[in-house]
Amino acid sequence: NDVLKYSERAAMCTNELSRRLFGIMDKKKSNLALSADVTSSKELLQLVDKTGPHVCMVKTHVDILEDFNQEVVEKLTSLAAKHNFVLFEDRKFADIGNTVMHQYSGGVYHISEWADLINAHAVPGPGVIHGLKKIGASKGRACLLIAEMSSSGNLAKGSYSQDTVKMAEENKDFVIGFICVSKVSSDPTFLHMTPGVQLEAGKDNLGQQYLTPSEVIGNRGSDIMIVGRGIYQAQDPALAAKQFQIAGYDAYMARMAEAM
Ligand code: UP6
Repeated sequence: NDVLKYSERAAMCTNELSRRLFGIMDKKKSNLALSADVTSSKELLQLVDKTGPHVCMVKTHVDILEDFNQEVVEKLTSLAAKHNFVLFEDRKFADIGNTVMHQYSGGVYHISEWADLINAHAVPGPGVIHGLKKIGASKGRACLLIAEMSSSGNLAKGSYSQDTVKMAEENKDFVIGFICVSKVSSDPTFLHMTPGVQLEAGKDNLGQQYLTPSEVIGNRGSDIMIVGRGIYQAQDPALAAKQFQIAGYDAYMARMAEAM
């Protein structure tokens, strides 16, 4: 899939959401996802509105908001329509099917009502996907499996990662790709999304490890780079988002040119 354009991959997808996401990436020339990890809803909405033109997706952790309310997700949904991006709640479901059904649809956040995309750890086995699918599939939602992680010393490697890919292949009606730090599947309809991205490689003091856009998109062949602090802690988040957008898109174009 190194030689396939986003538009060509969109046409190959049977899942509505992956088709839409590849379409947005093509139209907006962006493989950038903002990880909007701020803790006040006002700050969240301002950040998303400013950076919205540059991103194909916004990833949230709604459970870190100090002042979560239903209005926040209504406004997020409007911003998603205004700027044309996909909303991804990074909930990392990791329990038995029956429990994740409740966590996904109920509680305080009602995630299935507003998030286009969610993710899950594969550690519980396929039941976690089946539970989430029961709630999400009929609403046109989709899920990523966490095949690898960016943090140092993590256990998602080797046969665990390979088995996660198999689980995704067996649930292609709901699973549209992976959180990963390398290309784990050659199926061009799967999306690879990589967190741990900054303009310079490095790490934080809690195990996070950073790679650059050209390494992630260019060398490792991931599809979407997920950037948090590199954008929202910048002096000018909109400008930083634009820089990441350009760096990521240039790396995609260079990878395609090389593969031709
Ligand atoms: N994230 C990772 N690594 C993973 C999976 N998820 O960093 O393996 C998430 C974090 C955070 C974002 O929960 O929301 O991606 C990365 O943020 P940062 O760019 O500020 O490090």
